[in-house]
Amino acid sequence: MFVDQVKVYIKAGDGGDGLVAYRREKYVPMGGPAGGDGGNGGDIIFKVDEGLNTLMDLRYNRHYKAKRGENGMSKNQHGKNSAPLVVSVPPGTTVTDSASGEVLADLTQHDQEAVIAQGGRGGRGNVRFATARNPAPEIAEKGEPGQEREVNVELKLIADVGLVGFPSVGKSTLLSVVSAAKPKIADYHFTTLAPNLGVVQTKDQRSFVMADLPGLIEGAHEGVGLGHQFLRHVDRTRVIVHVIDMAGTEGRDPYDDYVKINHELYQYDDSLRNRPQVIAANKMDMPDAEANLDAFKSQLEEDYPIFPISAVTQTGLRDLLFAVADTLDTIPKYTLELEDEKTEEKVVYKHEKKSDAFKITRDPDGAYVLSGEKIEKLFKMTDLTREESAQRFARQLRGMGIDDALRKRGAKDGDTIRLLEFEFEFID
Ligand SMILES: Nc1nc2c(ncn2[C@@H]2O[C@H](COP(=O)(O)OP(=O)(O)OP(=O)(O)O)[C@@H](O)[C@H]2O)c(=O)[nH]1
Ligand SMILES: [Mg+2]
Repeated sequence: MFVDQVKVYIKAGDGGDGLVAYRREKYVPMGGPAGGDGGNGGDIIFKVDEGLNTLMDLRYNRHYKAKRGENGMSKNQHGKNSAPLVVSVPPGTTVTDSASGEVLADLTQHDQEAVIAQGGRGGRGNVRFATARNPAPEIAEKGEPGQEREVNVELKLIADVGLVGFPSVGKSTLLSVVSAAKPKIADYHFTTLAPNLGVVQTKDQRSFVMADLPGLIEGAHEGVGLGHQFLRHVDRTRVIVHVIDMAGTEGRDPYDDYVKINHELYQYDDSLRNRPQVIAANKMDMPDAEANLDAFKSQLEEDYPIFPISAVTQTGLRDLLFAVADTLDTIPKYTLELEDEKTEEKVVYKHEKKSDAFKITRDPDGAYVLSGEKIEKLFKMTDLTREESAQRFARQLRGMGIDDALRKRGAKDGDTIRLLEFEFEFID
């Protein structure tokens, strides 16, 4: 089965905790601070492996967690950073944050990589908090939590050539006779439910990847039929091979078919007008095909090359494939559509928008509730069991303007303040 869309949960490693420790030396009863920093947690990296062509591996493993950093150690030794967790994906993979819809990466070339979730920074050990006034502080940070998110991983086929046409015109049959692919073939509509890929080799040893796409019908661009979700694959093919049932075996007019399919393509994406097209006039082994082809040629306005073929009797294929390979030789490897996308490099990785540092709400019992990414992170990195750490945390809250904001909201001495699972009293 061809897999092209998977949702996975990823969690980068948390940073290791910083340590509170002191030097112990002969004749020095209480030495200076010696607690090292925690190591950084592992990132989660998506990396292109051009040997892959499906997202099958991700389907079987929906959870990815990178290791946390090592805790800081005594004698001011840093904990080890954790290695990133590398997830291999095929070229043509895009990664989107499920919650925000933001595109995190668009990976197209071999070995290209992008950090999809950032590991947490290691917490600082007490060495780093020493000052002239406080030479032996009892403060260490806990590790920063690693980023976690759910992402949509989507594979757009990077096929050089896409076979496009009405159902049952012989797209799968054609792919099956020009490549080693074994798509299902039958005389009912929508036999092909997912794209099939095949590597085609021409008689003069050129090769390209051909995709057999599900049949399109009128209204496909608005979601009618099955073709719609695969129209986007057409977007990334460099050449369109438009397959037409020239025998009109189902009673439709071949030229009419041609016009309707192109209309669907251009409604979906107008720039497809500029995509090179080669017409494969199929089923030429049938009685009326010759006459229909003459009529078709006289109506055709565009100067796309036409190749009369029969997929079933395997005639005319050599010239068709030569023409496709010749056309491919004239266009760069990655599609035009890709080139005029926003970036020169194909990786997009934006850091999240800065959210508000904190928010104050009220619980039904009257307590003030603090929330927000920054304040919660600060909280998680604070070891509240240590008096000095707790005092530092209180100073940080003040520095962020939280005390003032609480006062403005009406908080009085002794009121309850809640932050995640923690409660404390407001002291004015
Ligand atoms: N006579 C004749 N029949 C053909 C030819 N090519 C395909 N067919 C027949 O047409 C029918 C449909 O072929 P498929 O290859 O499954 O068509 P498709 O375009 O992939 O159809 P969907 O996957 O449903 O969109 C089958 O019964 C084929 O045997 C041909 O060149 N000549
Ligand atoms: Mg098919």
